Amino acid sequence: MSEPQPIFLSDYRPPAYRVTRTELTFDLDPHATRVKARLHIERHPEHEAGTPLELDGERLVLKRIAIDGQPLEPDEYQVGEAGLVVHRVPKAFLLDTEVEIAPDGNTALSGLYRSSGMFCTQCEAEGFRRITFYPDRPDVMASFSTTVIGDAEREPVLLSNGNPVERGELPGERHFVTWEDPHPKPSYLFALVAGDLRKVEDAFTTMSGRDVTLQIWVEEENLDKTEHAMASLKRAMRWDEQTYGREYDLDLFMIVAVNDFNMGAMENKGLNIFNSAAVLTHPRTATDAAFQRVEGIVAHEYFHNWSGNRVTCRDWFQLSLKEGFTVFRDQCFSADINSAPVKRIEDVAFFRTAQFAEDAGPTAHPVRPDHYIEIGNFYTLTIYEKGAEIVRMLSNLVGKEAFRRGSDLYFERFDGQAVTIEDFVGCMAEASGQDFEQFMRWYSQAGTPQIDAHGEYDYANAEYRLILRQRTPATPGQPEKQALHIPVRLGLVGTKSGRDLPLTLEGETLGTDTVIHLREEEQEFLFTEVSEAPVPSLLRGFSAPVKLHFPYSREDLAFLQAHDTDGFNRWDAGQRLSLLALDDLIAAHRNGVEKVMDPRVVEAFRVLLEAQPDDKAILAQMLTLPSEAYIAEQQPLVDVDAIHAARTFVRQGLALALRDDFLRIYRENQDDAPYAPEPEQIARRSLKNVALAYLMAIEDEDAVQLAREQFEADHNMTDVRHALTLLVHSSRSDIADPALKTFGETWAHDPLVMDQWFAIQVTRPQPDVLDRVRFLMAHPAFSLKNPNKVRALIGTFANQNPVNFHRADGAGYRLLADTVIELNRLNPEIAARLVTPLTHWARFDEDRQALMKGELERIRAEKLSPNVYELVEKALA
Ligand code: 0A1
Ligand code: ZN
Repeated sequence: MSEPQPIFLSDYRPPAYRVTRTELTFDLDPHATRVKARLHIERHPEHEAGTPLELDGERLVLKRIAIDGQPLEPDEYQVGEAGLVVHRVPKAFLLDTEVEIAPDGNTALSGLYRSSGMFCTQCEAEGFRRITFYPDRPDVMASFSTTVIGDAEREPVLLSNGNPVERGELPGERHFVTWEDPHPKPSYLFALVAGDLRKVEDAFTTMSGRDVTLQIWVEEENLDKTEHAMASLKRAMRWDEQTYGREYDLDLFMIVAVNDFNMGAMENKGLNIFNSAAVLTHPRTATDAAFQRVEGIVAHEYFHNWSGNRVTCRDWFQLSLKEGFTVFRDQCFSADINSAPVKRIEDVAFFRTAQFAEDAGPTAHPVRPDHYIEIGNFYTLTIYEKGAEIVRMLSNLVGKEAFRRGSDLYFERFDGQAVTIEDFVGCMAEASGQDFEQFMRWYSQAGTPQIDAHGEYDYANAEYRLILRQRTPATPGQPEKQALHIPVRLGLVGTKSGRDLPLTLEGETLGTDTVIHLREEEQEFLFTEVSEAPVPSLLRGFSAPVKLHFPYSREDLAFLQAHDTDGFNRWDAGQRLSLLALDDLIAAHRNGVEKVMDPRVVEAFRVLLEAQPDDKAILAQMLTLPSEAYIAEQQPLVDVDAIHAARTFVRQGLALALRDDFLRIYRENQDDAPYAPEPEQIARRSLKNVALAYLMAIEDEDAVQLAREQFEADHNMTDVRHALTLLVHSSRSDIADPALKTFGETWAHDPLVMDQWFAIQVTRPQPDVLDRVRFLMAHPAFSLKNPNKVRALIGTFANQNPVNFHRADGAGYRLLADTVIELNRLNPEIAARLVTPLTHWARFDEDRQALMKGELERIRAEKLSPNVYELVEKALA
């Protein structure tokens, strides 16, 4: 077999044939489903007669093909591995095909497959071609009619996109439902679900007064886990009306929960399909974090109805057009209904850890890539999260009102069309009168820009000179980088007054908080009338997705942590201060020197703990040290053991010095009120649990007792899981082991809780964990065929247990590679995602590099799916 070949953005051509209407009939059978398709096809006027009709198709057994009712002769068409070509077709015609497919054997979970006895589909990006022969590309948009025929007993529920228009009985205990979706859509938004499902129903009246029925379909045992998703959906629908003027456009909106799903969820028109982990919640089974994730994902998929479905992508290179914009929309939604500063801190902490690492590794790619081998590999943090940061910058640059005018223009002008990122940014330019020519480089240039900043205060002239230099490191295929347009929001905080100083720049008065525009490689900004020496607060709110270096002293950082008016930067100052102390300790550990706790860090924490917090959620964030992964991201060469030792040392040092404060905080925030996923309660729980984690860092009897009581109180999953994690990660196996056993037995029937049970165990820092991972892989609740299980056990181990994954003997790497090799055959998308930690080999010492590369080479020697092939090739290039 030849090597998979890349596809280039520059090769984009509009389709030669369009499909205006698609009529499908599914006769469901686990081993042999029959799919009949009638496509209304027209040749595009720009293409000449005689242009062959090319349709995508994979793993389809063609049973019948006819044009305008006339069966084709074998020499009139050709079926290959990737599709079907009909050599000559009329200008406009009806194409009828019938194919057979085997949902039961579909372990890739792309196309039509079976999950826990039900039929379901996943078509983005290129799954529809595993269902029928079709021009499976987003710029072909058709109205759909879908008839689903199933077994009356096994599949009492038959769902597809749009509105149900007909249903009836058929001979042989079969029945059917026909669905009509009037909104033209690309094939990737097609969906079908059939099975023995139950529904929870609600209603929503849109802003223009239309009634919409809302349904969440689940397996019977999950009927009590839908309330939060339904409430979130209604909030999201209202929010999109109020914030973007976007109204829902069908009479029915459905969500279905499935257990086997490659991603979080999918925005199929009118029939969103969700990974059960992204929709089901119950106070006893889901943590606060899970409740918030569900709220965000339900909103995200709903928002796609406009940003993705009504206006879609011309080609997959434009993926961030829908994903970056929709992530930005869901982030703003969550910020509006929870705490905006906390949401920003959480999002940025995640972004700087995971997206920065992606942007610095061998798979770094622009937000709009210019080539790919397998589009399934491009559902990345760069496309999603960095894409969202770009939209956020745009929104800040043009301002709220122009952004709304721009989005109105975009939705109106391009409704029902498949468009490009230029079309989106063009609307923003038109609505604001601004020029985004240089700004567009954010979409084409990969890598994280770095800003080196320094400043000088001139007492005599009361001036502050700020000098900013930008550089973007080379990334694969992009050795040279151009200067970006970087909006830097800032303030100058007076060291005497502790207040934001009024800003005057080039004679212009700008208030106390402003945005300066870095466009050149190096620029100087001279602030005048600066009445006292300031500490600059730079990149407020993380105003651009860059790394900012400024030579802050620890005193500066403690000062900003106490005085910055920007909540985000107050938090960030604390993180920077901790990082400086951690750096020293990492060096001490490596040099075998005795570790000493920086008293300035203890002092900064003491100030935090003793002040009356106005926002407990923020306080919890401020008390949380940078994660091991984020510390690693900052190091030139990652030493996982030194990082773990240093961070543990700081946690213990803080706990010893501030034990009574942590105990007090724990007690003050205990709460027996019935669980509610509300910001106020969540904040209290997170603060209490941060305090407990510090106390458990020194494992004194009181702390162990508190953790044990919290576990046994069994009040809600947030508290139970946290307490159990602390116990399992401690040295107290006398308490942890029975607790784990109880938990495992109590929840053996609930796959989502068992996922948490796996994750808790494989994040243990103790060296015996690898045996535990192997042991759990043989556990009856584990299955390689279920992506959630793979993520919970193997993914969590490889990504969240650095000291054990990077064991010096390479056993962690070997385990991951073994799993990737097995999964490559079963589910290439999941296999490719799993391989990521190995691709970062260049960040580690020589011995580990050799071991990691050795495993990558072992994988490469296999017969690989395009997904895994692309990543491994990049990693070894
Ligand atoms: N569009 C979905 C994400 C998604 C992408 C691919 C999938 O299958 C391979 C599934 C879902 C979203 O952004 O939520
Ligand atoms: Zn999305």
